Amino acid sequence: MTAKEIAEKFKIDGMIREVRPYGDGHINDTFLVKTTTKKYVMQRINTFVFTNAEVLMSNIVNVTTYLNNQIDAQRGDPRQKIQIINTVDGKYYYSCEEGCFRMYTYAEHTRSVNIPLSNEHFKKGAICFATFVKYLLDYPADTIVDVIPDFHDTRSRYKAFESAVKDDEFGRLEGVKDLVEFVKQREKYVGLLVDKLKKGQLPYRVTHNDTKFNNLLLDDETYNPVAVIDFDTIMKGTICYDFGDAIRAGCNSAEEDEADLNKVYFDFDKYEAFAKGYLSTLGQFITEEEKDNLAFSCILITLECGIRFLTDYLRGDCYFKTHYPKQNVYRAKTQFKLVMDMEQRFEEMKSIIAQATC
Ligand code: ADP
Ligand code: GN1
Ligand code: MG
Repeated sequence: MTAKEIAEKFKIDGMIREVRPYGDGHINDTFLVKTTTKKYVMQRINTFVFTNAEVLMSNIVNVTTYLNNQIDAQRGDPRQKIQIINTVDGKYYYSCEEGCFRMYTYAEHTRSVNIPLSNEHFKKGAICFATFVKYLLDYPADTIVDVIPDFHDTRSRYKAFESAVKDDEFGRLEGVKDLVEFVKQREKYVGLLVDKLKKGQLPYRVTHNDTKFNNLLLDDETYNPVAVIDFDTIMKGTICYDFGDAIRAGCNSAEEDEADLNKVYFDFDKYEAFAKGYLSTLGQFITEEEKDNLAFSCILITLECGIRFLTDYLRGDCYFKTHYPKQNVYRAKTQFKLVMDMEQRFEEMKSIIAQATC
């Protein structure tokens, strides 16, 4: 079936004029569908990553229905309300030989970028991500199925890394020994957040879990963040995951796979801007323990992401999309450079959080 024929399986308005690849995600294949009257976003769900499309889509339907009611109640920008378009048979996704597809409404006059344009820009992004969590504060977290179990359990990620190193099934270990050593030296970090969650010292909340900057839609003209997207990983977790992941992505001075590490550094001013925006929105709703762990979560989630890229490289690049050989190695290296920068400025990072007004 062609992409156009697949798009016709959904309840869309107008006649399809164009279906073309869109966006820059590492997981799903995204298409922009233009009809004579409207635009839509169609995605082929990555079923290697999300093995149960039924459960994945039920999570998303339930959470977005609740979220969209909150957005209405708070009179948010209507573009925040991303809706799922059912198939003509009334299902949330369409399954065929070519894969498993879903359709969303297209948020008009939006775009996304990988790196925030300024400190102020990132601060606005922080408010958007924090508002997302705020809207979901009363959502029953236990009703959401863990579509990727232990997604941010860094200890599990470390174990998966150790076993990839041990197996070295593609003979790639020799070329990345220094990176493996870098990770091993930081084993002491890996249980620190997850243990606090399991002991009840950090509360579980409904979190997004994939808060990189290009998971925000920006207004086409002003570039103001208007909506949070990419709902696949909404699960119960700690806000430290969202905070840490946003900093990992947004405070990188360069692209995630930048080969020249001299261009890669941790942008401390952006960190400060994000922390202020995030805490101004969510600070009054969170515990002291959560606040105390925000700065560390940036180091941990950046390390975790680097571990995931490196593990994927050792396992033959089957999880993250890659566009050239060793892209996952370059990605891992940028993450580790950021970890080193953050380690050096950890005390300052903590005092920004302590001083931020909620
Ligand atoms: P992935 O899981 O692969 O990262 P995303 O859901 O983040 O996929 O979508 C990839 C890109 O497609 C986004 O960065 C954004 O540019 C665009 N996009 C996704 N959903 C929408 C939408 N509803 N409206 C407009 N653009 C969208
Ligand atoms: C993936 O889907 P995307 O591109 O927004 C990944 C995140 C990583 C990120 C690294 C489901 O995010 O966890 O942090 O790449 N998503 C999934 O860029 O694994
Ligand atoms: Mg995405």
